[in-house]
Amino acid sequence: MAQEKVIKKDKAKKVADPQAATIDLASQEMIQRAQDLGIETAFDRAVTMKPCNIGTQGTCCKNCGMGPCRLPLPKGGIDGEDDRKGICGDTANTNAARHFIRMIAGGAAAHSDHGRSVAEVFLSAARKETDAYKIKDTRKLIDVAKHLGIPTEIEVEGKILDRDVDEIAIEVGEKAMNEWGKSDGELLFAKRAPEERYQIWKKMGVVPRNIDREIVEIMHRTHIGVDQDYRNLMKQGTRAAIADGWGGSMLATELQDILFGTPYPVAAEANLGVMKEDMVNLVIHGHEPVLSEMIVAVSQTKEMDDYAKSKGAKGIQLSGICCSANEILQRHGVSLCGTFLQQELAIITGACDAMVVDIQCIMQNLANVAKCFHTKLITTHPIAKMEQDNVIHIEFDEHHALEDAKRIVRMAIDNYQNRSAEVMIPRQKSPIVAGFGVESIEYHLGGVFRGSYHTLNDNIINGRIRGIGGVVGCNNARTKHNEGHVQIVKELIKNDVIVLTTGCNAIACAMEGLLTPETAPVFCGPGLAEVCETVGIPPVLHLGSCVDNSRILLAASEVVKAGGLGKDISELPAAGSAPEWMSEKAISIGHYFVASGVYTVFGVTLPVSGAPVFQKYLFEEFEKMYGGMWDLEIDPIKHTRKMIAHIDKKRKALGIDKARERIMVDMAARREIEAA
Ligand code: BF8
Repeated sequence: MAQEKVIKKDKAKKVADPQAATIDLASQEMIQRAQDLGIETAFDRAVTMKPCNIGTQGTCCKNCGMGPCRLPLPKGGIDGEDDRKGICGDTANTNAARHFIRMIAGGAAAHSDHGRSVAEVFLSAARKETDAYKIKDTRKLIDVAKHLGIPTEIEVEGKILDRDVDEIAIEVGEKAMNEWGKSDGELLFAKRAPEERYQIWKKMGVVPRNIDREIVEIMHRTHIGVDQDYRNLMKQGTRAAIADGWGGSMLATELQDILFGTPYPVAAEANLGVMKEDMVNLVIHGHEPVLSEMIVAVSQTKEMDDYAKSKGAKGIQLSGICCSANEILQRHGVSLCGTFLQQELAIITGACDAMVVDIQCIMQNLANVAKCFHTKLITTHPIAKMEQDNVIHIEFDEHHALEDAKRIVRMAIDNYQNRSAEVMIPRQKSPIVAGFGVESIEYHLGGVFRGSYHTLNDNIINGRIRGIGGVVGCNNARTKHNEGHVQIVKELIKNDVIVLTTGCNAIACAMEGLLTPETAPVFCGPGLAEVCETVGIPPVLHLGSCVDNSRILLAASEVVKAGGLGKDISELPAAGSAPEWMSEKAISIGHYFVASGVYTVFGVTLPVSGAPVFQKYLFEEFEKMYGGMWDLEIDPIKHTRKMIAHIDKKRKALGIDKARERIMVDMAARREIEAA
């Protein structure tokens, strides 16, 4: 009997050690709770499922029925000529490059299809086909119209008059839609990059033609027997990545801002502790703000509040997971429930009355976890359904947006009384300030009267701010949740590097309490602390969701424009990082950072190590062509040191590496900077 017990115990499934799985106490508590209840989470699956060693190296081609052709690096490395070949004869370089650019295609497609959906809703709002959405930011509309080559003024009887806003909006919608599939010309926003950058793209032949075409062409080139030169494959990967960053993602951000409002700093809270036991908890998860905007609007109505109270709750508590969270945070101050890896944990609290999801980063296991509780799991997008039978599909349609949102909110309220399991909401939550962007950085660092990037540039030049770090990206269950994110960001700000953050890195920083101005004197070096305290901003600026990485590109372009720091993004003392990436979107983002001239370091892993020549091409040769290049560093401290070393290299090249006397720059000096 005793022996039988021992055998059973031995056979028990391995589970994650909560303390080893995450640095976040709230998540540790929920992982433990899940294990106590016998519910499996991604943290446990990461312990039991070993990653494929060959796939990790990026050298497994399964693009045809003769494969998968697996080309792992020999144990002792390559000695002499690398004669590894697949059945068609593809080299390890071709094999890895095909895989890498298919990842770019996947990421660019996800961002850009999101952008397309927004453009469709935008056009329908501009044409007044729906009452639910209205143009909110006409200033930005005019600005974007100019970048799309749309006239914003009109001459009437010799007088220049402003053009009708509704007319401009329709044209912006139509022109934007055209960016996905036009038959000639080039991506219009490519010219928003500094002139030098645009000329590099021109010279390299990578200015995108239209967004869809670049993605489709990747699928064609990586088909059996087409492109067999890793350099030529990467040329197309570069074109598609630019089409994402400066196209699909940028259009998504800009149109969302016009439609839903350009974000300005807002206060909120972050982590699972934002859920409330005595309120209806509706968790919004996914990426497109088209639906979540409506849910926010509906749940704030008196009608819904009264309805919630009629069911015994004190009201409705909205919170968000992943980038939908970032979208509704930056525009409405809705609190963050958690990162990608906390989605299952939100349900495990037993207090999640409904989780509504749209697209991207939604784990299918949510349905299995929801089954163990009363939680209604609602899918809403025609392209993202789940096979499990407890999932409810309410297809969202912008023409019935308010009714759909009402149905979802009511469903959450009705479910409040069905809570069965004991509710256990972790206490942890942190105050945050989010909602920064190109405009608000200008305003906060430039002041009310001379809103500009000059002050930021001055502070970079005088060394108070050593440089800029763009730290972004996912969580990855293969590495300790949030550890890399937090360590890298803390190390950067300690060294006076201001951090621009998006996506799940932003949520991780939020949970750690790094998104408040009060952080500055505690964690920053003296220079950055002084700047943050003077202007009242956090040292880590939350710029939004992953499509909002386009804000980082535009902010970098504004810094170049403001003068004194070179003529191109590649000259800036700046570096990019994705400490815990996992999605194809992150690869596309990483590559458009690189193609825009940014040194970009990824953590965890990069699927190129099986093809050393191809890896060298990305890590070294790219710098010669584009000024930006890839790198991989798993150790967070070494990762940060590499970023800072690059920043210092750029400071030296600009001649601003010597400590300068800290003087306020007067107008004459400013003119000099501008002329430089
Ligand atoms: O688009 S950071 S885990 S949520 S992919 Fe997903 Fe990665 Fe989070 Fe935002 Ni971006």
